[in-house]
Amino acid sequence: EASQPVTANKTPKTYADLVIGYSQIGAESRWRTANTLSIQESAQDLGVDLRFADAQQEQINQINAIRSFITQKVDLIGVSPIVADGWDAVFAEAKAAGIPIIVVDRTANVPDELITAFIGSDFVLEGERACEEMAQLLDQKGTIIELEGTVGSAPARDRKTGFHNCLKKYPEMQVLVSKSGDFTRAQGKTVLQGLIKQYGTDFDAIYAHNDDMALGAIELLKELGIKPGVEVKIVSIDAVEDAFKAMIAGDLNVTVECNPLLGPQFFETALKIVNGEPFERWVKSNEGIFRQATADQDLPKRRY
Ligand code: GZL
Repeated sequence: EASQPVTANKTPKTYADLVIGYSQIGAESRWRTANTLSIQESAQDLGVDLRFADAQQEQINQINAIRSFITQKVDLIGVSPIVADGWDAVFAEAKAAGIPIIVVDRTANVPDELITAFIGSDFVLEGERACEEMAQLLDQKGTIIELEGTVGSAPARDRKTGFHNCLKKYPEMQVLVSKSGDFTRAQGKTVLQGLIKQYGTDFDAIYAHNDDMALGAIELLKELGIKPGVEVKIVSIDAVEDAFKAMIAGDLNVTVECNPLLGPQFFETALKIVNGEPFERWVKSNEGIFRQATADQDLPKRRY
């Protein structure tokens, strides 16, 4: 547990006293929109004054939003960094202004002292889980096309690392080619189209770093008369609602959960930090794995 310097006999703030700046990446996927909802609904439920900025997928917009929060003298800043690099200067400005930063969902490559806490998943573990599921589906033998997330983002970097680390155990499974579809459905489809033009359709499986790209790939395979989930096995990550529908239809084989509902943990940690109380530096999401066999009974229980 870590804690901030205790503020001498100040009455602790309540949620209703909190003014929080939050820099969100954009709305590139169903995961992201569920994540945004969780942050906004939690703020509403708790009575927090949330200043929310949508960066429309541009890092510079996130940097400018953080600078604006510093000017507004908010109590704490939350940010989901679209890419891992390029944050040192602006995070140092927040620190110099005495405003703690909680990184949410994606991590940033900065010195530890610039980030007070991280709320989010273990993406390397998600990649390892995807690989183990793929090994089951392919009976440890076959060729795979990898659709990567946003270039330079922590989830794309770590989901690739986890998957490829695990692949070392399965010498007869190999990734033919990896290419970024930027976490979107549209680009998942377009990128796969280009790869099929280049390499043909003689591959056994697709590993997509998120469900949205997998759903774009499924659309294309169907247009080409190839049975997704049968002739080409597909494993993706997030476990959004449409992934369960695709598994029920037999188009997707497995989705590894990545929990976007981080609002409650974010604000709980923020209040502890502002009040100088002990808090966890990494609040790790608990996540499962969802397969075709149980998709129809799982779907009604899903919250995003
Ligand atoms: C993962 C998150 C990723 C999701 C994508 O925590 O950053 O970004 O997997 C989203 O769906 O676009």
